[in-house]
Amino acid sequence: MPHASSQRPSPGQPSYRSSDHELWDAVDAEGRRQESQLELIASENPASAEVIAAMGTVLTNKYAEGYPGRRYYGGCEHVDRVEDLARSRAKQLFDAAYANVQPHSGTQATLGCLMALAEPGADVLAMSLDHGGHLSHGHPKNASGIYYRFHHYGVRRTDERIDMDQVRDMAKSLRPKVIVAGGSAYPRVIDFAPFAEIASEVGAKLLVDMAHIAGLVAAKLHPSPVPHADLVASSTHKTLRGPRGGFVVCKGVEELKAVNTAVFPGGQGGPLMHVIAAKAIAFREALHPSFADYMGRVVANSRALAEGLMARGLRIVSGGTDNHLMLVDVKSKGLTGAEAEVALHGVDLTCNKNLIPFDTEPPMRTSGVRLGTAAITSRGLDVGDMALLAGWIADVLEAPKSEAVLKRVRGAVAELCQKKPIYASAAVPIGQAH
Ligand code: DSN
Repeated sequence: MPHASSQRPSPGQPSYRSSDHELWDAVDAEGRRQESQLELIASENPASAEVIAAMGTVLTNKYAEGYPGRRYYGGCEHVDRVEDLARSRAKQLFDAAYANVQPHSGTQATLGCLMALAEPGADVLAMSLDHGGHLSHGHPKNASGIYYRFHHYGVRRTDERIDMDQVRDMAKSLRPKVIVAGGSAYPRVIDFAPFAEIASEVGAKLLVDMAHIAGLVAAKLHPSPVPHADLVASSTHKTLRGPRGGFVVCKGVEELKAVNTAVFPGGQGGPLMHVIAAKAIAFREALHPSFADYMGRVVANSRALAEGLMARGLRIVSGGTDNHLMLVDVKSKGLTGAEAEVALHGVDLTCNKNLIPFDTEPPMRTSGVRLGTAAITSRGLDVGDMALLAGWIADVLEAPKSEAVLKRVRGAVAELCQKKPIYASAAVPIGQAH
């Protein structure tokens, strides 16, 4: 795995000879781990070499509080160009009038949007965490839940899809300042139009957190929230396959002004210009036609994996998936999510335990695991590989203590990882192809 050094000669970029073996040993070990395990965590994705290179540049040295053309520091003429490129590419990618690319993470983006749309103490309506929401949507220990009064809607018991009747009823009785749509573990298409209708009926603002589906939205494989929402918050590193970070897009100048103030100076100081450069590169990569092709393969792989697991008797929440992720109810195999996560990790399949709707287990045990196909598709796995993967997962979950099964699956995973490496794969470094 490359360390963060640019392949192209670049004036002003220092070369180095490291003496910090202790540190680089850990970095190298993580590189080997990523190459030798299949990454099924739905929120992870290997960024291109060019995205990674941007984060190792001298841009990290620059303070640039403020926004392009209006900074609190001198010497910002070049980082202004970087941020302008990132903003204009984000706007083009999501067909949005305005963008703020400074949030350090998706959570910071969401918090910035909340601050822009409502005073502390206001009522906010969002999807509950155990039904697929996110901790920045009102978890009592997150700033969102500390500073706002959150109320939560969920999915129906019958089909595990968002209960829009409940959203409407709660909105009418609570008259929230903000309604939040989106989350981190919802496997189905979210229809933003009825959310906007309800928000307008009750005089609320609509905030969409599209962090998980940003890549699908960019590729037009999921309806865009931009025409419907007052503000759209996102991270850059999930399906969008950029650097770890966040951004906001919107259609209204008043909302932009409010969110700009909320992000800086509201919640952050100096922007991470090296990361903003990497975001600009990732947005450019996502504008390339090959990105839509990649996202199509992510969704096809997700469907194939869910079907393969269901064929082996595993219950998939809501009966399948429309996007890059699925929730597997491992209680159907007599396991908790925590046990399933450990068993799968033992054969180099990395995933996370996850609450499922109406879960009876606590968050550290759970009844489910969340699986995603963005990262494995980036390293070139295809629908044929999904059939194998579904079989391996089912084998392990049916016999998590069988050394023979674990050894066989571990060997098969290792062989596939060697055949389809991350950074030798033509599927990833699309940034260098154009
Ligand atoms: N923690 C992320 C996820 O795994 O979905 C969301 O921020």
